[in-house]
Amino acid sequence: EIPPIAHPTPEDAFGVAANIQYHAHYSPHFSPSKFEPEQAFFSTAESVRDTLIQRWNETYAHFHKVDPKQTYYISMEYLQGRALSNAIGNLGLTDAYAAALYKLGHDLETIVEQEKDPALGNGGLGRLASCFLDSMATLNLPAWGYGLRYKYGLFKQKITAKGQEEYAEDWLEKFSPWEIVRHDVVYPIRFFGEVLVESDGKRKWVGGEQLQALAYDIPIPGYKTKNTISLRIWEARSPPQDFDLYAFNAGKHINAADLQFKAQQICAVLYPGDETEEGKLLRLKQQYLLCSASLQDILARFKERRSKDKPFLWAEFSKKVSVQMNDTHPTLAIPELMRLLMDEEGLGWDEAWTITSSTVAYTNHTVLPEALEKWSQAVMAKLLPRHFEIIAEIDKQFHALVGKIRPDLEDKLSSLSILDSSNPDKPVVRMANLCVISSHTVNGVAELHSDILKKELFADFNSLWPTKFQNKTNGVTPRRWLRFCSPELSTIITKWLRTDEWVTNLDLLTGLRQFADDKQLQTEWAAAKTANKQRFAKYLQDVTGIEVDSNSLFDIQIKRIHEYKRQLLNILSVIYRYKKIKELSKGEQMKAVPRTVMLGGKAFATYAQAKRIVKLVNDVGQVVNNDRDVSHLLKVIFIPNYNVTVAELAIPASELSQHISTAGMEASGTSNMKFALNGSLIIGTLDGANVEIREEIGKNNFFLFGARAEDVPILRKQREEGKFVPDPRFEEVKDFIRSGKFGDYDYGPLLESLEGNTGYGRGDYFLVGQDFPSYLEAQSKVDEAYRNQAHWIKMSILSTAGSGKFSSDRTILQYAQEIWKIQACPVP
Ligand code: 26V
Repeated sequence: EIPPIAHPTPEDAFGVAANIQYHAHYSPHFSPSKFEPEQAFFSTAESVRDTLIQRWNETYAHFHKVDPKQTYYISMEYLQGRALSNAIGNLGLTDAYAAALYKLGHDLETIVEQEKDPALGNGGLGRLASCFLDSMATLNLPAWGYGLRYKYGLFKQKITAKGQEEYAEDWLEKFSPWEIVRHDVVYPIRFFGEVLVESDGKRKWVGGEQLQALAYDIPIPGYKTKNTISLRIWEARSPPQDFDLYAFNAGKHINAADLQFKAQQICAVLYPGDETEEGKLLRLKQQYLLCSASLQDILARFKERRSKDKPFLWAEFSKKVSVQMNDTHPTLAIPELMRLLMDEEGLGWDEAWTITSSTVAYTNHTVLPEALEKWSQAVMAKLLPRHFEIIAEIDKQFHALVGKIRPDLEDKLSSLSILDSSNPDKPVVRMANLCVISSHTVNGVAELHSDILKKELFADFNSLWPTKFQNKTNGVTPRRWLRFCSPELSTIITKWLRTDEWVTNLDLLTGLRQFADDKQLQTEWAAAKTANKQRFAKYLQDVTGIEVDSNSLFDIQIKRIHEYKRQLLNILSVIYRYKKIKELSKGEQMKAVPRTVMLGGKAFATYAQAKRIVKLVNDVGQVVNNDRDVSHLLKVIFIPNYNVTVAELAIPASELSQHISTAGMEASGTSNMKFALNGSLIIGTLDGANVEIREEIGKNNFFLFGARAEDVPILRKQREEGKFVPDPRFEEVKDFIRSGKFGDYDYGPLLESLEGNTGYGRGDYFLVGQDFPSYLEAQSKVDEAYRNQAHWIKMSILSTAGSGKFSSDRTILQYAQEIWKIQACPVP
């Protein structure tokens, strides 16, 4: 064992400065004479990392000693955002680092901005996983995350005259100071090959391509606790001996490096496009690599902890291990655990099945049919022949079970089964069904969403296993999403609550309610919001060149661009507003509420309709912002390259935020929680977590509009029957776009999606026309409310005060108690 060394605990600025300087000299990544912001960032990060590693080691050793039941969160995506200010904030060292950097001739704010924002996720699902890690660490839970180390994360978005363009985002361009490579944590990974049946009937997967998964650990510090957990991300590589030196020397470089190239491809990009067969295969390889490496690691740790003085019993596995699958992406964890237990550890089917099905749990994050994963049986059988066998056997046993205990469900089996061969040209594996059948618990991410799972998507499964289904309403970490992103508001909250304990006990925010009418609090609150608005306005000016009036109402919609999220509804109403402002007399204009409407988000690179929406927002901005009759009352800004860092600036600056999805389609939403927490009022539909947010903050503080989820199918049907009568204002706006007012780009296909009467994505499937009038009314109420600033600020305070429920600490505690059955294990 390596003897422990005393590490300079950077409790004072001198210690910290010395430590930063130490790294500048002895962890050199740059020429020695340079100590510019970039060098200062890396040295600072490395200095912080020292503390993290020390705590990480202590946490690991403590978990090892106590040997509690532990949860493993498996996710294909994490949207961590920048780590530096979060890490020093959680460690309580922000002031020490700020002072140290000042001594060294830098300021913390500039240094923080040197860091790349690692975007190893697409959106809500990935950011949720990152919030969960923060809460697991803060709550001292014995838990960690597993993910993949993509070389390129989500693309960088640039807006040009053509609309959105995508560029590679190389978060590892220099290197990441936060990851620690674990050269001793390496597992074999196999693809293709065949299944051999040995003389004793045992099955063995052999041949094919053999790669390795190498571990990198990213330490995740809890807030005001020593506990520091790990996000372990895997990288694919070829086994060293497979580099064919002879072939290389013989000049056959390509052949020799073939396997290395194949390995590199696996973790090259987040979400390789799955339009092509190669893309699909690559995605399946990624999923398997994540599952196999993680489970081999989990099994190794289980054995290691058991073998000390006590021999291990497989029957105890699910008392020590819980695995949470973040959506269906890590579903292969199920057949992989079965395979490892049977083929590698020699257990029988029944024992392996009991262990597996009492270990894994599944979270569903969407009911959109096109997002429910289905893999070609042929591809699966070829890439993972042993897993395909196991999946088929699970399906067979499920059929037998239904025949035995619920014969009345037998005619439903065609939709409940895992293997769907109804289309003989393309038989598929339904990953969601595999998850539901194999998991001890299935949960949705907001009450409404979980109800839809129970009543619609998984209704028959629910009748079979009524206790299997749960709700776990999402949450967000109050550290990143209030304490650190809005220090101004945080200071005020702490002052009025006379404690900063709200940072770990967010329900305390209700204490603000009693002061909501207090003029002094209102003044301070308004000043903090204004400061945040000015900061964001400066950012916008820097990146778009557009000057923003900080006194205007800041109205923000930031999220992935998708038809169901209805950015189109937003921009159509903006066009209507523009047209009406132009029709006002000068006198009437005086009474209008000035607004800055901001939209941001990335469209999936091949999602043409979403890209047209991005283009339309930008074109509308061009016209409106350059129209001198209007631009003092309305500005339209597309916020480019929306990511976690941009969110941290935009959300604290927001006064109104839009969460306007077609009811029943947004599983939860999590930015809605961040906005409400930051005192931004919501205009929204009764969808996802909006329902619960409105309950918590009070319906008078929420601008509600639109159809209810239960009415959506009826309205779609009426539409199909030709019974929908559009509002004249809706027709007026579409005609205005058709007139060419916003340029000569072909908006035909976008406008056509709002016409007709049938089909997904046509016949106004997302009910934009249906909800347009009630949306306009809600927007008028917003203007009306904003005219009374004192009242608006009061609503803003009540928004924050009612957001306590939406802490991911609450969510994670519920997962820990009701699904994982794990307990806190604080490092002494
Ligand atoms: C995936 C895809 C894949 C390709 C086709 C279109 C499409 C549409 C949606 C999705 C979503 C995948 C799952 C997901 O990210 N769900 C989000 O999870 C968040 C955390 O629970 C939740 O707040 C969001 O409402 C939900 O959309």
